[in-house]
Amino acid sequence: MRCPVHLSIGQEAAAVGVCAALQPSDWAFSGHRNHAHYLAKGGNLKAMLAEIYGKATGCCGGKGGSMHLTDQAAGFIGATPIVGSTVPIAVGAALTAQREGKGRVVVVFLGDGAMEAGVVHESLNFAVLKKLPILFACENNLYSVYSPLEVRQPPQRSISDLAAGHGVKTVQADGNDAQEVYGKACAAVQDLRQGAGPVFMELPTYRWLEHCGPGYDNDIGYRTEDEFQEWKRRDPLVISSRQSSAMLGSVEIDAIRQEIEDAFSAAISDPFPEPSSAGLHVYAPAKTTRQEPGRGTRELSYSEALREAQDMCLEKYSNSYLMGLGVPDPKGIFGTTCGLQKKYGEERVFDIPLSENAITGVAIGSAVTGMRPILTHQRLDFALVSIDQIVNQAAKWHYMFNGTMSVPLVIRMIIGRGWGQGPQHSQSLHSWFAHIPGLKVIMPSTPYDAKGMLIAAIEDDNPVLLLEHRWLYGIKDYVPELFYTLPIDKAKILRSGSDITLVSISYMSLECLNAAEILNSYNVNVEVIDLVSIRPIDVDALIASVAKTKRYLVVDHGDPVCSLSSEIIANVSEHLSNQLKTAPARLSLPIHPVPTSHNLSANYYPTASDIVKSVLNILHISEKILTSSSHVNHPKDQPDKSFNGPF
Ligand SMILES: Cc1ncc(C[n+]2csc(CCOP(=O)(O)OP(=O)(O)O)c2C)c(N)n1
Ligand SMILES: [Mg+2]
Repeated sequence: MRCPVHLSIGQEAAAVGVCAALQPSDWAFSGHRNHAHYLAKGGNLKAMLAEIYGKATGCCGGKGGSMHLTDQAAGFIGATPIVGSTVPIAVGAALTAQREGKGRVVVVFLGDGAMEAGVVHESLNFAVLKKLPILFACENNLYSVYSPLEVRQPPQRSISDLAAGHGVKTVQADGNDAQEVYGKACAAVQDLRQGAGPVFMELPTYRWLEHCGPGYDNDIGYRTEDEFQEWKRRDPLVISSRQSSAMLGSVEIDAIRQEIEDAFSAAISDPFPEPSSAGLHVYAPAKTTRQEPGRGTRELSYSEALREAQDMCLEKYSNSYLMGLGVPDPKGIFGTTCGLQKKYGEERVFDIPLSENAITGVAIGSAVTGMRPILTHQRLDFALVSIDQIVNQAAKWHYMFNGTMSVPLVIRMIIGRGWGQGPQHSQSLHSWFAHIPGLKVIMPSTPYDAKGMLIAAIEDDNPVLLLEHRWLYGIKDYVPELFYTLPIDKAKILRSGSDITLVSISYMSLECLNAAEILNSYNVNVEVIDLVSIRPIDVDALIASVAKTKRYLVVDHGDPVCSLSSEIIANVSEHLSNQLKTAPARLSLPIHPVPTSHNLSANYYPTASDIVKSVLNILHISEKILTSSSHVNHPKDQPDKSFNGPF
């Protein structure tokens, strides 16, 4: 077994007692120490062992290993080992269960250590707020690896007290007594099915073996032999064997042993997955190619186009819903969500607690169980507190569970700029997100693209991050009234030219078009390519354009280090190394954070006039630069005079 294995030996009663109270159609989630939960919920033993041996027949085809188990047929949806991180995902599944209205309940197993994670508290709050049918089963084995509870938590407060602060109903049961756990779990599950809201069970227990692996490790000195022996007297099997109803005969025990031995033999002899299959299931299959509809004669702003896309999807897909801070506010995320709550109700369009990390997990959990959430962030910077959920969870569920589940989730993030928003309200971190396989990152620059691409993103079965530059919101365009989708992986040639390619993204595409206009008066014929999507990046379109013009300048509103501009230059260099007439060039942000004072930030963002200067430089044209264009003269910290903050 060549992967970390966290055994549950000594802790079996909690898993057995809780899962015996469930139906196969109920859903269970767990963390790193998950085997007991998987088996107790009815998970396939052979598939589990094969997974731990890294075999093709494993429940994740070898992509997950011991810490990522799934058996959806048995209702064991998933286990993941970032401590606390699966808890909001289970809460999201409980949201699905509540919406289904079929009485299904969800259980999530967690440890005492997980109760110290902020995301677990955010999750408890949300579960109580929405009265979700979820049981939090906390196995308190007194340790987080080698750290005892007393170095991590104040003595006067118990684990249950921590949960009770959220107003959740708490229940204590002897975690080593399967019958007692079962009885109390049955009562809890009955309450959950009747819609009484979540229950938190604290289950004190103890593990016999080392934190991870099959060894005995008391000798290294983090817990005493006395404590160990005291608990050992109360081993779950010892307690069960005293309860006659739980006794098995030797025939049954032999049959169990045989089943285990057969499963081990099969796991050992089963084939490994082919190394060539390692790249499968990074993304759920793409939807069919779309046709671009004509633009018609109706004008919409970028923000109105986004609103219309969401409106149409909420109408069309009853499993879609929209949530985020301020979604139902009178200002409705700068107009992009106005009126939607009134139209679709509070169940489908709602505000959230200030808990972006857990809420992202909720979105993921609801997505893997059949819903299509749209989550909004008024600033990209705020989404950073949910990086764990985005990177470790949303991006990975399809892959690590070998394509058995997908995450149809859209996360909207707004990139701020200007009007004194400064270092924590205007970061353009698109390159960060584009670094993660499993995520799609799209950044349309026109209202027409915004509507069609947002609808496509909502229909996509993958997590799609839509990064909306705040300065695009007022831009107007002809936008068809019909429901249409546009490809979310194809760059656009915004203007054809032959002398140089400007490679741009999002708001920079506007600056590039303005620059192209100005450069025309110098007889410079510019091609502008708007990448539109940066993961996947349309390398073919990029290469085709640069192969034609043989010169290029990348214009990006991100930091240049390990960035989108680096990526573009790397791609072009790999494909066209000897065919260029001039060296690669880029215009991006200075290598310091965004300052707040508009005077300090006056030269921060590349503008049309910077682009013009760079192009003339590249082409060795030394004429005086024309600055009379209105594009060049607009206020530096406002997209136009009408923009008067604060956002
Ligand atoms: C966020 C995070 N931090 C650290 C770790 C490393 N780690 C793995 S298990 C564990 C202990 C968790 O303790 P607890 O929740 O009580 O579960 P137990 O192992 O006792 O069952 C730690 C710190 C991790 N997986 N995730
Ligand atoms: Mg523990």
